[in-house]
Amino acid sequence: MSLTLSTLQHEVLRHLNYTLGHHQAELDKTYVYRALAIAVRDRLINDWVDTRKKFDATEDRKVYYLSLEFLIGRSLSNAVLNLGIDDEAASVAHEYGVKFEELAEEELDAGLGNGGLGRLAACFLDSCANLKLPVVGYGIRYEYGMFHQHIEDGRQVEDPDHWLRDGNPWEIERPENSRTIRFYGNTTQKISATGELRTALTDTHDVMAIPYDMPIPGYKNGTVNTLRLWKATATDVFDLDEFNSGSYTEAVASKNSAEQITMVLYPNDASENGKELRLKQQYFLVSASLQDVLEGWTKNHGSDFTGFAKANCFQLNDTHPACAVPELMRLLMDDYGQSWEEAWKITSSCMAYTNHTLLPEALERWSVALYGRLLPRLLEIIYEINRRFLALVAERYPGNVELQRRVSLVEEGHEPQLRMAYLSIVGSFSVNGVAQLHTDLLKEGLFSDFHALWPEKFNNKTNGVTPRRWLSHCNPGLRDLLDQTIGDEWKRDLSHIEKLKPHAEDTDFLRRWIDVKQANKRVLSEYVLETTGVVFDPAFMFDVQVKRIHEYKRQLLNVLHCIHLYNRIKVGDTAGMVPRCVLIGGKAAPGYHVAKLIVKLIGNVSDTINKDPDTADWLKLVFLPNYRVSAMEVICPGTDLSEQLSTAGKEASGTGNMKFMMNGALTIGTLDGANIEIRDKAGPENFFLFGLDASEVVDARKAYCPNDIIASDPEIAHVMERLEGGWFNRNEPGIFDMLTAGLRDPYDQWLTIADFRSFIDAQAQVAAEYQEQALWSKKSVLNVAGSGHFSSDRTIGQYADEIWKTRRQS
Ligand code: 26Q
Repeated sequence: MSLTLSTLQHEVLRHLNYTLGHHQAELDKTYVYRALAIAVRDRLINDWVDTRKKFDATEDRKVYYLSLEFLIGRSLSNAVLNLGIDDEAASVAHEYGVKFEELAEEELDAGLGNGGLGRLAACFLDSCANLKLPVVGYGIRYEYGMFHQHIEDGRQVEDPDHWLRDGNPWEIERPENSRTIRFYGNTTQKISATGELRTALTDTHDVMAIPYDMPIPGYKNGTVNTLRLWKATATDVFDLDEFNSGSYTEAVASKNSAEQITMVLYPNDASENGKELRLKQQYFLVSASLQDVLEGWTKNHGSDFTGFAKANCFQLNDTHPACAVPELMRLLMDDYGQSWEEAWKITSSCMAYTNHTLLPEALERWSVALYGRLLPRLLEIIYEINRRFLALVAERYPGNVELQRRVSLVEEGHEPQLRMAYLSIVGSFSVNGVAQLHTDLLKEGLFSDFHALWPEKFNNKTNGVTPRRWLSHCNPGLRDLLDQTIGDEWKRDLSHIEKLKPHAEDTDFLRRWIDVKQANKRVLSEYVLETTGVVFDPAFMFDVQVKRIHEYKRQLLNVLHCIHLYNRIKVGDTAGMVPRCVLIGGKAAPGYHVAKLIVKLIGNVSDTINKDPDTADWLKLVFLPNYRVSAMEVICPGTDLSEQLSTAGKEASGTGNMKFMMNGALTIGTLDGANIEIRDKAGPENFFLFGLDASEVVDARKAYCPNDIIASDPEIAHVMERLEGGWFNRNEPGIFDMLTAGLRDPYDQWLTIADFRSFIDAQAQVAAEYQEQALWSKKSVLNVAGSGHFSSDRTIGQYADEIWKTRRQS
């Protein structure tokens, strides 16, 4: 027995007996998981302390990634993999009579995010640690993460996600670093001791922010970075007035209202827009984090801020933390005595903003009235930023009042609104999109006025995903085959994966490649059976679309295609068809009725298809409930075909598309977001393209007649007849009318019918090529070989070099 093995075993037993007080003879997997997790976490502590010391000492620029979401998922396997103690962990599990994977599955996902934006933040932290960059993540420790989804009568039902119920072995509370956050109150002007006019806030409602640190280990490199998550609690100072008037209990109970701030993650939901609690969350995160950084700075530099912007950088993950711009101004001026000019120079040279959306309706706005009530000093500062900005615009474009109205940070109207994206652009030295097309469209469209003013601010950083979690961990079969074929450097640097290319011609290699995919398909089909009761035959093609449910992502187009296949099967027209298992999964925002109706439609169509004996040899369809990070770890390795169907010009990037590519799926997709770059890297012959491109979409809207398209294409007409004739909702008349009416609407934003014929034809091409196993697997290899560009290490390398100007630590 090796030394490491014996100590790990010993530590697990000690934690089981003494940390957790568990002495039962019979195996309780949850307890063993927790003891193992604590033992593994202990192994990270020394490197964590050392990394922190280096961080404090470095002269290189430090970066703070501010995000309302970090969608971490599980941590145990990731830590074990990055520490390189997989064999030891497996042996310890074996001692307890279980597989390591079974213990790992005991861990609840840390679901502190909605989807792409939150998962991107988690992949970025992993890459920063892999690249030894001095980066800290700042976020919120939500008591309840993303809701759990279950299906009742085909409809989504939300359950709360109390992920902290059994404790969280991956966090360390640091009460000594708590901060006070001040809400509401009044602003007053005072003359300071040195004779300057200073603004002060009085009569505020104060809340305490307590940090919880989570370790972010690099891959076998001794670096352990930090994710610092803030929890809200009441200050210990009780409201004396309330106390004296005999309301002792009420005063103590007010703790409750403070703790509400970090109670729950907001699901991305239009119906939740403008909620005061959401704005409190944003300011709470931003103020606590900025105070944290400023205190660290003044410890070493006193109130000399001359070098601050060169030494610190804040990356804003969308506009959610946009109040960092006025809050840093406030802290520098009101708390540290800087002038407006000094404070503005610092702020606007250390803030950088990443945009994640092309939907104008998704740009964040706040009512001026609400903002001014909750954050009165910040509103004053935003008004002053705007006054100076509009003066600059007037100077550059004299007399252009229309332009001033367009770019103003304040949208005038019945209820004036603050435009947070514009505030972020004005307050930042860098503005980036997340795929090349997205960045180009931002420059030409949403932000064109700002691009004309400051072209140098705009840049692209195409998203990526971490190959440690999204290949090495989730696909051990493929990992081993890669290690044997091209060595294992790809885990540190995915550009090495291109060495696979020549092997795409090697028939022995292709045989092994196919075996790996088949094994992964068996694992996925077991998962589908367990969660839905539906049998997926691994001999069928596995055709998958998993992502948030949204009209622009066009899950409807996928369902329409399934109905088309069903129609063909029913009339015996199966020539050229390939047997398919279609899997659709994703959460709908709780207040997004159309999205929820799409979930219901998928369920109804799948019931009809799966019950019908005629389809048994050709088609299965399931809606997979509660899609989440740990589900994707099983799904992407077993997928043959990745569905990326968004209306061109709407999906900023997509990142699921990259995970599928890395795991050897071929993509059927539009020219949207990162699909364009995926197609370039895979080679156009290894990608199934369909539909209008972004500029054709703009033109098509001008004269869009879905009814004409339906009437002139018998197969499309037949699909619509099935739907409108109530074939899938015999006992629920009319429930899908809203969806069918949307498809026929000349103003349908998503142009689903416009792309339907092209989609059917591309899917027929998919079927034809899937039948040639050698050809398909060659294409699969070439996709993986071309996926090096989509490592988040590449993305983060570009952030570090081109935006942050920071360096790897030795
Ligand atoms: C809005 C209002 C109130 C509460 C929450 C929100 C909210 C929350 C989350 C708004 C948006 C989000 C998340 C957006 C998101 O995930 N965008 C995706 O970001 C990915 C990473 O860049 C891209 O790949 C996707 O294209 C983009 O859709």
